[in-house]
Amino acid sequence: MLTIEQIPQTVQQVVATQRIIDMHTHLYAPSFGTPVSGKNTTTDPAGLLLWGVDELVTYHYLVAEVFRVVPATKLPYEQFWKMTKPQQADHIWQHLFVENAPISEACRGVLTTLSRLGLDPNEKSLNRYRDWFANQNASDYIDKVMQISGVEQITMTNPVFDDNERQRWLANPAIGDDPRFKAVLRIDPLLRAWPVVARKLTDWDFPAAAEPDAASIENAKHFLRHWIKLQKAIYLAVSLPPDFRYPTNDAAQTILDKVVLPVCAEFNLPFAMMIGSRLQVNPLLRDAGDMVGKSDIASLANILAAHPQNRFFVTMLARENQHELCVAARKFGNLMVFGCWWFTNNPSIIDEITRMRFELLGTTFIPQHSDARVLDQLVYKWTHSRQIIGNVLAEKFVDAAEAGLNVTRAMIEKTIDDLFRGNFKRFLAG
Ligand code: RAT
Ligand code: ZN
Repeated sequence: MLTIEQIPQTVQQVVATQRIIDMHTHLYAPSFGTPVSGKNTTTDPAGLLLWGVDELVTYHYLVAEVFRVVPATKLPYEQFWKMTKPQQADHIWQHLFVENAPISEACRGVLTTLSRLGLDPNEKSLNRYRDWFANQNASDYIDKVMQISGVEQITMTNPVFDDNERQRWLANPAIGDDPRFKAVLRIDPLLRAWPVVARKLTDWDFPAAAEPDAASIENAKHFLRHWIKLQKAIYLAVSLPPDFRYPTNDAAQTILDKVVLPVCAEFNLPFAMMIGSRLQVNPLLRDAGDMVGKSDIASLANILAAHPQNRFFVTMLARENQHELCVAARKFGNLMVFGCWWFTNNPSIIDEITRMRFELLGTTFIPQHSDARVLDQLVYKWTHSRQIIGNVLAEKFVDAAEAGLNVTRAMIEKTIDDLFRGNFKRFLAG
């Protein structure tokens, strides 16, 4: 049994070395290719595994931030997008890191990453870092980043309607075989743009009509089965807008009820819903142009109640939805709440959400995923999240000890393993 004084240090020690399954990233195995500068991406689509300092510094979270310092009235969006990636990175470094204090969470992330890789993050130019990264080999570097961040398994996001990625799977299904990476079949257009998808499915020999009739439903199910097998997907996923409602009696509901959820049940796979992203409120910012909005949890509850045979991973983007989401998880055992997504992946909000989840759900949730788009980001996303989750958990163990609980190291170890790995593995297994 630990004394109250020993608890915080024990929790921090265990959290610091805990192995992690990262359940949602946008990272890829090296078999998906890496971008090569100077190549014509119209004729030769860019590789998908992003890593290195130029990618780190041009992360879309930082693109949004640099346009606050150098607004589009001074540097038009088109001009920024015409620059090469290293030129964009130099521009961002100069304005966000050299001329201003880099204290936003996305800026701090770059500092933490460089420091933990053994580099001094105070350079005035990016050239030293570029030299260092040029000496790394992609596959060995993945091992190194996984080792530093303590991540033992990376979950990819594999959008089946993205032509670049789709072609790679079709050309060589073995690209999914790297044991460090697992695939997730991402299907947004299926629920967000059915008529367009129906035309694509028809082109790909799964005939479907603009109004989903019985034949379209069967063919769409075949399409999903085909891709689940090809990718060896471990779950299916979608991101939905704040105004998503259920029931609605539209094509999206038909596809959800009659295609997606039955196929998930057939393969015993959970369905992940990430709700609250209002896409492209400023399309000139490209990937950085999406916004958050409040979503409707009554609709989520309707889905959970209507489909007790399915399991759902759910995360929401609006801070205002977090409490209601926790309460929904108390009502429905087929809901696993996960992660502090995107605009909620900031220390103050992670702290608040994690505290709320422990208080309402005990240890039955998945506190975080990285959402890393650039391999190196695993280092900072997990360094920062481990710290906050560890602090909150230490407080909760101290509170329980003060209420009379005999807290042991084994109890702390089991709890932390559940949070960072076990809850995910068990929910996947069903
Ligand atoms: O966090 C992000 O990078 C977002 O742009 C999205 O990719 C989001 O995480 C998603 O998966 O839709
Ligand atoms: Zn994501």
